[in-house]
Amino acid sequence: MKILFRSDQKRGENLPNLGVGYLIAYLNKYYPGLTMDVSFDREDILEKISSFKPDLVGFTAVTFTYKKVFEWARTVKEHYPSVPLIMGGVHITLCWEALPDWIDAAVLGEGEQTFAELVKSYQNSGQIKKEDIPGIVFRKNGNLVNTGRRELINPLDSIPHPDLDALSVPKKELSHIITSRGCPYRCKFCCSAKIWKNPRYHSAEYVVEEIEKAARHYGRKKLMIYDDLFTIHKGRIRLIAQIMEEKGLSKNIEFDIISHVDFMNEEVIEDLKRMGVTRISLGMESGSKKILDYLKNGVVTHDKIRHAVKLCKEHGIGAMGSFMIGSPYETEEDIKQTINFIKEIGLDELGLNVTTPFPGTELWEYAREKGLVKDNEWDERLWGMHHIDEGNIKEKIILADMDKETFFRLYRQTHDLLLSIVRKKELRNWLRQPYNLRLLWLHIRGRIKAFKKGIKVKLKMSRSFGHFPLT
Ligand code: B12
Ligand code: SF4
Repeated sequence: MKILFRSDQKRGENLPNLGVGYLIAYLNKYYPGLTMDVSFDREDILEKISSFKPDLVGFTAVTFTYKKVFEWARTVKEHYPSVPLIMGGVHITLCWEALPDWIDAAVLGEGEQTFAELVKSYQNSGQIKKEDIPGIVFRKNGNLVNTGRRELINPLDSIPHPDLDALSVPKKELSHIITSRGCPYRCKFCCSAKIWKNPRYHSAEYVVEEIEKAARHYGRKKLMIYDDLFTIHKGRIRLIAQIMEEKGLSKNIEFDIISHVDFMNEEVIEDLKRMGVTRISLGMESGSKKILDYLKNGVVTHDKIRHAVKLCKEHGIGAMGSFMIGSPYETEEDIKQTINFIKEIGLDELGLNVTTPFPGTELWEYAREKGLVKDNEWDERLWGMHHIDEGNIKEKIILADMDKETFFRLYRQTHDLLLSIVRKKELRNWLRQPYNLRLLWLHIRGRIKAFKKGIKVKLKMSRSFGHFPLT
């Protein structure tokens, strides 16, 4: 049986869609004998179907990409009506009621086991729409059938490492891994809990094996660990650092990770340093206590943030803070407090977003109650940061109770702040290169020589003319 996956990313993307890589690896391990291939964004999917002749096509989409992905699926259905189309990924998991009728079924949430059962069912009985397979949605006589939530896979290590070759991931470039699924917090803007429920973790051994593959097989020098919350188990971090040292890996590869101020202490940061972490991203969200408490349910405080940034600085690890503006109840004063707070704490990197209510979040419910979104339908006007400019601000939907002119003025101020931090960071990075340091030294030496020479000339001239200003 042949399965074609359609990625919503371009071929050769260095931060690939790992979900599809996990599905392929899982099927290969537990259901050997399938032939699988991936088609990518900007490649002709109809041509691929005509040459590969799949028995089934799987699509993936996040909210950012679902419109184009649904369109691809529709085109495929028009040309190949007998090939079953399965949709998976974050967007359909959160908005399954909007499953279009040109898609045969959707897999909700964690996909490996559910998709494997669907494939098996199709192989054995030619059936996709099966009410006894938990975790799927399909249409029956026009009505939606949701077969209910599936148990999550345990232990997580039973899922093999994602198949990166199938994803055509380029070698020797920065890339990312995921070492856990889920997060115990419930921030108002995040849908993690709706997708993964409570967190599960890969063992330290599994993680180091994946890092080793990335370093030795794919020649990576830097990896992002994109877990929702990597540092939650300090024992696991310690073990990862220890195994990496034993294998001589720590010196070969460095990491950017995402953490949480509640899990930043001396012990953890020393182990992170040992394993090679050079940058930590932290959700800081707002300089206003009112907004921070609202977004993070009172879990994160400004003192905890200050402490976390101080720890990073003391250990020579770059601190990246992500903030958002345009949240519900936010006023001009709150955004000014955010600007001041960013200036106060001295970050190495800054992430700024316009608060966007994604499906499956409390902000989404807020937007619904306010009548800003209709019928659980995604509205392009909700997009923040990426798409705001002078031309389109008027039609954008913002959650803050503020007129758009004021909001845009403040948005520009935060953006300028972002640029100034980027410039400083660029200068620091430039100075870190030995070649650039040498260039700088040659430049300074040249200036000193020229200055000395200038003084000599001026002295000579002043002697011959009696008076000549030195400056
Ligand atoms: C790594 C990452 C990125 C990377 C890589 C993107 C990628 N496509 O994987 C980068 C940096 C590029 C990125 C960018 C963005 N991201 Co991002 N990202 C993540 C992150 C942290 C991990 C993704 C991952 O690998 N998950 C692990 C795998 C196992 O899960 P998965 O991909 O969902 O796949 C599983 C299931 O969904 C399902 N499945 C998926 N596809 C299919 C297909 C079929 C056929 C089947 C059967 C099943 C199936 O099975 C898979 C295995 O279990 C998630 C958070 C998270 N923990 O998931 C956010 C997340 C996906 N990102 C998010 C957002 C908002 C963005 C941005 C819009 C951010 C921004 N402001 O720019 C952009 C969008 C760009 C884009 N085109 O995707 C949101 C998405 C919310 C939404 N409703 O869409 C998430 C959920 C974060 C959050 N909690 O809010 N992101
Ligand atoms: S934003 Fe981060 S800390 Fe908050 S719930 Fe999502 S993953 Fe967890």
